[in-house]
Amino acid sequence: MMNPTYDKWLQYSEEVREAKAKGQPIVALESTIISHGMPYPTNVQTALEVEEIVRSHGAIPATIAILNGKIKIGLSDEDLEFLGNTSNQSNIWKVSRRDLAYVLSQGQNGATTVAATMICAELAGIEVFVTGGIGGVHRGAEHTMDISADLTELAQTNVAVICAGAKSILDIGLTLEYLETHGVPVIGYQTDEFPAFYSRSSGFSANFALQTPQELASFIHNKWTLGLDGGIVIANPVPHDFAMDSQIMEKVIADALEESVRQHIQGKAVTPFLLEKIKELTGGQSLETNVALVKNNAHLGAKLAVEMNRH
Ligand code: PSU
Ligand code: MN
Repeated sequence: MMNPTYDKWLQYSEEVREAKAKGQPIVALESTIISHGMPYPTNVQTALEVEEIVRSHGAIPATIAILNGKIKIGLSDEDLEFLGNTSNQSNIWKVSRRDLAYVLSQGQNGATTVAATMICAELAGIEVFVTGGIGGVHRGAEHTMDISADLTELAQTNVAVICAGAKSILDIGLTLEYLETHGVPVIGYQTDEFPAFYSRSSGFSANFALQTPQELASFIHNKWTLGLDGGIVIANPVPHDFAMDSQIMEKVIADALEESVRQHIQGKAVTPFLLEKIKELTGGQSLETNVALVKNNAHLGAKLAVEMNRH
């Protein structure tokens, strides 16, 4: 059953509506990565391929965005093109928890971050969400207070988030401390280490290592049936063939950060700026890695959604 309370805002695609009616596994996907995280046309191409990967495992993809003041759960190919095409970018808000009510009440368009996608997924009754990387505590946060709303969302919203860890544009140690304070479990999928997005190692441990989608589903089921509300971070390292050298990335990231300070980049512009800068500095290699890790996460997310359906 769809929750009638939210019908005013939620608009399901035909595919997702049917999947809900039949009780099929569904995987939520975010849209900030499309509008503000990757360049056109790689962004749209990747979004389409990720949806296909989810389908190939017997789950249904629900890419989430705000279009004309409605929360769309499941997007058409035209919607994806609209969100990805750079000529529309000035019309597309980057929507986190803070921005959601504004963009809805103004009838505008928005790409949802991890935080906002979690909110919308929970409203739509979707438990599994695949992304690339989560936001976190930025380096220098002791001065800037730049801490992503993704973290406070993970503290309260019941959605499992599959990512490739956190980029070292963030302070990974502080990000993990913040998650610990808020009781958010950080699972390493088939690894003891918390991965650093572009590379498989960060020098920090995950809280727990789990080996199979079955183990993940059982963990999540236990957490939520115990009444332990909040999200779960499932950190799935980038495939070996696409992993970048962490030493080289350290230098690239330091340069990108320096540039962001020089240009006084602030607030929600910080993450998109750094992603673009890193792409430039790596001659596009970071983008290739970004695409590969998102697809890798889609495989795992679909398998997890199928497994969650058995509980
Ligand atoms: N990391 C990426 N690509 C992205 C993002 C993070 O590698 O596109 C996006 C996600 O949508 C994430 C958001 O939720 O950036 C975090 O933004 P902020 O740091 O402003 O909270
Ligand atoms: Mn921020």
